[in-house]
Amino acid sequence: RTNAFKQALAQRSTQIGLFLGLANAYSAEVLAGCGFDWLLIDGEHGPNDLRTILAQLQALAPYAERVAVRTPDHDSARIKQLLDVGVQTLLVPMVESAGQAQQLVRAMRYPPEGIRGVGTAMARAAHWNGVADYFAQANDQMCLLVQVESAQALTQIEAIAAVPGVDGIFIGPSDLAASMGHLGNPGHTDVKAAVADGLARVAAAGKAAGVFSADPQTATQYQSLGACFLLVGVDTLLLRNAACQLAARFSGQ
Ligand code: 3PY
Repeated sequence: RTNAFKQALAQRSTQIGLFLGLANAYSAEVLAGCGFDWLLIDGEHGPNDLRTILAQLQALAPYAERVAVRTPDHDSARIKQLLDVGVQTLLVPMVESAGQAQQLVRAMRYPPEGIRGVGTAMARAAHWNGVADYFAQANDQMCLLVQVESAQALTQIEAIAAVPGVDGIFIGPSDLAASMGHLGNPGHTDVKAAVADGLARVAAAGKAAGVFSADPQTATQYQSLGACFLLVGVDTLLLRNAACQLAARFSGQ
């Protein structure tokens, strides 16, 4: 089916999203309907595997939120499995060069444009996408978002953005901070300046710019600097913080 998230990014319509790191279909469904535009199932840092991702896709299918999956790596076999269970939008971490981005584009597309294998066990993708001619339409509906998250990768933004098939570039402040010598401090002035510069350059290069910040003020700042797809929170942190705050209100009584 038409990839509404890809369309929204092409129009630079702001998409506010939430990380799903709990790796659980029930909690994913609990968070559907909150008002986020998109939900990102985190296969990089969340304890997810293909089956937990599939279960979350199934749980979220009836809801309006657009769903994306972050891969743990660039492996084309893993990407093939994700696409075969119906994923249309991938966020891929640690992309350092145009060459890596090109390989990812190819991993997401059937020949002749790419190298995606044709699975007979991909009934779910066809069903999920609700079309009889899935093979004919699949390539055009793939949405690739690559993460630029090192000082070295930042120098490659224009080259990465120029790769056909890259829909957006997402700056990862935490890893960028680490690569700049500020591990654990994505709010460092130098890191924020590098993120701002990156976002502006992605936008100037004609691609959708994305970023993460769990601090609403910083996220709003990044939005005003040109980020159009944002992750503004993480389910694990929301749960933990709310629970800790509640407990603290009653502690010592
Ligand atoms: C980063 O900030 O480095 C990310 O990858 C977002 O979680």
